[in-house]
Amino acid sequence: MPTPQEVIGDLIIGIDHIGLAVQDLDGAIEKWQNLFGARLHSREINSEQGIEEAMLHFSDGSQVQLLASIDSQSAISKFLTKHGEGVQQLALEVTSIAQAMQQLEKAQISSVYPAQKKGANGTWINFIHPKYTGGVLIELVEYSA
Ligand code: CMX
Repeated sequence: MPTPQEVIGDLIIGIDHIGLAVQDLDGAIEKWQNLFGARLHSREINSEQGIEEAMLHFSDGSQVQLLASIDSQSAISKFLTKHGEGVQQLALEVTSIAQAMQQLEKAQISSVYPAQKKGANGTWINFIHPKYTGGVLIELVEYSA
């Protein structure tokens, strides 16, 4: 079976962000600002995901996303209970989520959601389960025009 990289390699633009599960969003934002000089770019609630998230930027444009749960049934709540705080996802920007899902499906890799969902800053997102990727949850991100 081809690796996921071969399957959607033609659609990948690069790493969009790394997502960290945190207990206290305000405290985590302060920590990333004070320790590393990251700049708060945006902060929003995603009710569908049951989270509040903040995107922080570095001067080269790289991004760290802080993810806090606002719903005990959310993926972030489950992650925090099982793993504690830490890296929850690696997000890759793609040119087309719909096409990525099709190409993954052909390689018997089903996306976590049957259809793309709304992500931060007007993006569309879907996920590849860590069982396909060596234990890393991959988020696919498409910026809407
Ligand atoms: N990174 C690495 N491994 C993970 C993981 C993660 N984020 N989440 C779960 N796992 C592991 C578990 O530890 C477990 O491993 P073992 O079998 O070795 O114990 C295995 O995956 C369990 O799989 P599961 O039963 O499907 O696990 P969950 O119920 O925890 O669900 C997942 C996992 C990926 C389906 C769920 O987290 C999900 O739906 N994620 C997509 C949505 C999401 O992450 N939303 C938050 C971010 C939103 C945003 O970025 O905007």
